[in-house]
Amino acid sequence: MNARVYTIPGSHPGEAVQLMLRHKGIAYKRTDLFPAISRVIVRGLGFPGPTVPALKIDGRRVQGSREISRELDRLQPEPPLFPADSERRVAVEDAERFGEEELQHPIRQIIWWAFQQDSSPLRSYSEGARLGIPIGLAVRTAAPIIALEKRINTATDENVRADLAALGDLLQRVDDLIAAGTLNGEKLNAADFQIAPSLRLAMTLEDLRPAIEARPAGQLVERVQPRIAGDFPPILPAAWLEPLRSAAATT
Ligand SMILES: N[C@@H](CCC(=O)N[C@@H](CS)C(=O)NCC(=O)O)C(=O)O
Repeated sequence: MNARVYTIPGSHPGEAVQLMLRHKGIAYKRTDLFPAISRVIVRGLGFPGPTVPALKIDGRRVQGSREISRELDRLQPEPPLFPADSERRVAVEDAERFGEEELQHPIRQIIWWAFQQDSSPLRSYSEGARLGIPIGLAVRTAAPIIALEKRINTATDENVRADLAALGDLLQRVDDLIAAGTLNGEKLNAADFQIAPSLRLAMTLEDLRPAIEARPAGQLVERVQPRIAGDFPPILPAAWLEPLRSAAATT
């Protein structure tokens, strides 16, 4: 198969799609795009929407991590991304939807908010990226892109504070899905590959790592995606982290 993934360095759904391709044993090439500029390029490549991940596979264009998981199972059924049993399949589809619709975006908002405060950690997130220009130059010229991403993702103080207040519940939902056997079971599935990269990206923030690594959700990440590029030293206001820390203390 001839496969190419279009992504942005650090993109969690971009990582999800690459985990799925590796699970299937499908060799692929990767094109790293600049955030924001990616929107124009992806459309220019003939994809219907502006976001990554986008996949060209054997001449077909598929966009969106959930669309891609289904298309991969259609093109190459083994090993599957969704269980054959219909009840279990519905549970995995629901968990995958939760990962994409509820978990992805708050993490995106938190990280772009953090870059707005301090862009110097960008270099660590760009490790291994092939952007076509030296990483140092990309990092030095990132300010307008960060400002644009803050706008695109509405990564405002108010939203990020609310995201952090809600994060404890989202982590609990992941733990519950693990306890129910929907996630982190004997065979990994599309929902594992969807959810682990969001949590892994959150764990690149030193502020958030302790609240995740010690719980079942952290074990899922350790198994599915032991490492990604990026490290963000403490940046989030202590008052915003308080709900997460009190939730962790009571579990
Ligand atoms: N929910 C979509 C991801 C859509 C999305 O927001 N992708 C981001 C990267 S994580 C993007 O393309 N952003 C465009 C930009 O950063 O300008 C999926 O799972 O495929």
